[in-house]
Amino acid sequence: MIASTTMSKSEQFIALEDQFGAHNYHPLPVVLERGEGVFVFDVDGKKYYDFLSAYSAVNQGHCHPHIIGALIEQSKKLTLTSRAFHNNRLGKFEQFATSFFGYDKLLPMNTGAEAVETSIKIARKWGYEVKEIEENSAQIVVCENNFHGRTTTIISFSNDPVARKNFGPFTGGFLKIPYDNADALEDVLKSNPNIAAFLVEPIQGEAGVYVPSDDYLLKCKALCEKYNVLLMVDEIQTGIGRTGRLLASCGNCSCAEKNCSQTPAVKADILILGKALSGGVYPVSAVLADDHIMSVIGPGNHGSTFGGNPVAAAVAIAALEVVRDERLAENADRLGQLFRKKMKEYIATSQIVKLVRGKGLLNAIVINEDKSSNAAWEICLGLRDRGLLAKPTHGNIIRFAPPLVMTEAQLLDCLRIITATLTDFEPV
Ligand code: IF1
Repeated sequence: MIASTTMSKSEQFIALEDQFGAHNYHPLPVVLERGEGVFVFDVDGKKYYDFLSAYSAVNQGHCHPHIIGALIEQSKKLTLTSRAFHNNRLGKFEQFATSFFGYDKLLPMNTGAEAVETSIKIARKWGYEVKEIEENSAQIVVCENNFHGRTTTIISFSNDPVARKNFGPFTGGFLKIPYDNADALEDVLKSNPNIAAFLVEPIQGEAGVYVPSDDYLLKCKALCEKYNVLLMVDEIQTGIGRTGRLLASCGNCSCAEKNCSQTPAVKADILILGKALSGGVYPVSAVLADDHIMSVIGPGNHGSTFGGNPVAAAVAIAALEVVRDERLAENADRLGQLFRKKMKEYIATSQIVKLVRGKGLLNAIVINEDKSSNAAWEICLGLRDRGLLAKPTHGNIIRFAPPLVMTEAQLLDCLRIITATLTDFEPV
C-alpha cells in the first residue's frame, strides 16, 4: 500500500494501479474486494449491485459455491499437465460440453480472443483443404463495428480507431460488410470464391448492444450453406444464457420447454465460447464444431500451454451445470422483458434517455447526448453512489448486464436505483 494519512483506502489502491500498472483501462473510481451472487463489495464494505457482470463473464453470480467448489477440489489434485499428456478431466469436459451445445468436437483455449483466433485458423485450413481455395487466398467476412478481442489479427478487422491506431501492420484476409444486412453478405459471397467463413456476433455487445433483425442469423446461415462458407458465431458475450436462451443463436427455442442441449435454431458451423463458460472463475474458452470441420486440425497445428487444463475443465462443467440446473436462461428472458418494459415506461417521460434495447439480461440505454458528452459517465458515478455499478460504452451508451441469478425483487430494486439516478439528470 502507498502509505498515506490523507488518501482513503480506495484512493490508495487506485494510486498503486496508477503508479505501477499500465494505463490500458479507465475504470470507474471504485475498488472492489468481494463478490457474492449479484453483489460486489468495495474495500470499505459498501455493497453494490453488479450490473456489468465482468462484461457477461459472471452470469452465474460472483463466487458461485458450486463452481468455486469445483475449482478448489481440482486445484488440490492437479492444476496443469500441458497437453503433452492426457488428464482425467479434459475428456469429461469435452464430452459434457459437446453434448450440452450439440457438436461433435471441442477445442479448448483460455481467453475469448484465443478462441476467435483459433476459429480463424480452423476456417482458413478448412478453406484450403476442404473448399480447395487457392493457397494463401482465403478471405473471412466480418461486420462493421465488430468486437472479437484485442490481438493484432483481430484488431486488423476492427474499425475502432482507438483499438487500431499505431498497432499495424495488420493481418490481411478479411472483408467487412454492414451488420444486420443479409443482402450485403450475399453480395460479397456470390462475387468471391475464396471466402472460407463469415464471423458474426448474434448481438453486437461492445458496439452498444445492437440487436439485429429476428431473421438475420437464419438468413446468414442459409447464405453460408448456399455458397459453401462456414458460419462462425461469436457467443463469447451473448452465450451461456445471457440473452434469455442458452445461446443467442438459439433463436426462439426456449430452454424452459426443452433440454438445453437442443440444437440452436441457427446452428453455427463454428461456435465460439468464453467468459461465462467458467462463470468468471477461471479463463476458459472453447471452439466447437462437427467432425467434418474440426478434422482439419491435427497434432502440432494448434495449442496452448493452459488450454484444456484440469482446473478449466472441472470449473467449466460446474459453470454449465449451474446454467442448466438454475434455469438461468429462462430467468434472464423473464427479467430482461421486465427490465425493458419498466425502462420504456421511464423513457416515455424522459428527456435524456433516448431508448433501451437488448435481449435477455444484455441491455443498454442510449443517452441523448453526443458521444463526446460525459453524461453517461456522470450517470454511472451517480449509480455507483446509489449502490449499482455499470459502465458506459462508446460515450453515450450505458450497458446493463447483471448476473443471471438476479431475483425479480432485486431487479425491481435496481430499476428504482436506475430511474432515481436518471431523474437527477433530467432537466428541471
Ligand atoms: C476488453 C465487451 C469489449 C467479446 C466478444 C471476444 C471477446 C470479447 C463478443 C474477447 C471480450 C471484453 C473484453 C474487454 C471488455 C469486454 C468487451 F464487449 F464485452 F464489452 F472489449 F468489447 N468476443 N469482451 O465481447 O474475449 O479475450 O477478452 O476473453 O478488452 O476491454 P477476451
